[in-house]
Amino acid sequence: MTKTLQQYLLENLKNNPDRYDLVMMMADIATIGKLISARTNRAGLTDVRGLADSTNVQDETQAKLDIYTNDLCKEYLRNTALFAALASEEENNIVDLENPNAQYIIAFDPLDGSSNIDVNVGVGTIFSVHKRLPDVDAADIKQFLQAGHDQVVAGYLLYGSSTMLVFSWGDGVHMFTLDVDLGEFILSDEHVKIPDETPYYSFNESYAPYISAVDQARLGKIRAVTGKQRYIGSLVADFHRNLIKGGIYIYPAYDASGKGNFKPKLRLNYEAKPMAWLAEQAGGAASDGDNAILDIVPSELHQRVAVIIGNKKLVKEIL
Ligand code: FDP
Repeated sequence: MTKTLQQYLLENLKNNPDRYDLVMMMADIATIGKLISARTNRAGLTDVRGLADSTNVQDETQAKLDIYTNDLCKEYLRNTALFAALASEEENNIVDLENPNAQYIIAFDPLDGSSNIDVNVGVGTIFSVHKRLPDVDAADIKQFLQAGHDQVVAGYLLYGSSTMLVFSWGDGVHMFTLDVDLGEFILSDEHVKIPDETPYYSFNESYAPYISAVDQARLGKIRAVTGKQRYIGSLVADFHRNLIKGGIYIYPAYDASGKGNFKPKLRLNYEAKPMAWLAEQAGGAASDGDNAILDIVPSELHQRVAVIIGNKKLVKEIL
């Protein structure tokens, strides 16, 4: 029988009264998803495609929709009063939301894969929620230097052929699909597990010559075990595909200059940590090549990290 997100959350609340804040926050995140989905679906009709005249803290050119979605998330999350502070891939610094009684902090990537917007390929919003550390200022960087294991909720919204909300609050991974006619997210799947079979790998093959010898060896093994490459170039879409179809995603450190100064691209707080949480909750694994992603204690807000994520057996095997 059809179950809406609202029914799912209220049912959950009945069985876990201590989840009140988390239930409210999931309802708010779902609303953010509906707002962004409405805008991305109309990207070709409104003047929101293309690049803005700005760069973010990582020196990456921002798309107009990066700015729109970041502002929307910021204002909406401020108004929910559930979050003391936020960190965003598109913000230089932590934003104090001036909610002194709030118990949580949130890190997010408002529009992951935004370079794909102009060509109508799936993009996403990724979020990671931690408990606010007591006795530390809301906007103190320590709030955002917590290891992934300490997340209380993490997930993503995928704006693809349909809009999906995928999240975990520590009891498995649950998926909801937006019914645009009803304006409601409907439960599609509970306790999703990454398949045992791994037919696919996701890697930007154009970087193959520029990764370390160790990663070349890992890649060779991945290619041999999986066989088929599928790379969308949008982390949320690639991860989601592997979660459903079975596979592994790898984004190693690389150096296109050939000088061996290998650097990773994906962000620990906004991308790797939440995806690693989902992977583990779905029976998978995530590593930076040396450590489980969830064990890494960030040392910087916008820290980047190499990522190997997906089927647990294969991740273990190639390490
Ligand atoms: P984007 O730059 O379009 O925002 O980390 C961001 C990300 O996209 C991921 O979503 C995507 O998987 C990756 O970068 C793609 O990077 P490459 O183009 O280097 O493969």
